[in-house]
Amino acid sequence: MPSDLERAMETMIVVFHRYAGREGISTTLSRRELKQLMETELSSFLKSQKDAAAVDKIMKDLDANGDGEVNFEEFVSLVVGLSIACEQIYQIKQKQTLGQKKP
Ligand SMILES: [Ca+2]
Repeated sequence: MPSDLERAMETMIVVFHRYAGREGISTTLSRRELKQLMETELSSFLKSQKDAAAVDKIMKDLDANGDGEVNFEEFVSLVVGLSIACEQIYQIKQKQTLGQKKP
């Protein structure tokens, strides 16, 4: 039985390849594949990606090696960045909850 964290890692790999295999190079996400992935898998996190300029900006930020595609390593940096932002919100919420519990 894989642990929660192992399952999370496997899910990242599976989701990446579900979109990366749609067109062109099967080991990377094209701009369109990245857009499809974000619209489907990150719809509640990234509402602003609906506008094309936002997708271009995210694509440019992620494309560390400048080949116009997003590989798994570059994709992981998006997931990590979003996870860090979410964890910060989680911490704020926790502090608020603890604050409310004080007499
Ligand atoms: Ca790249």
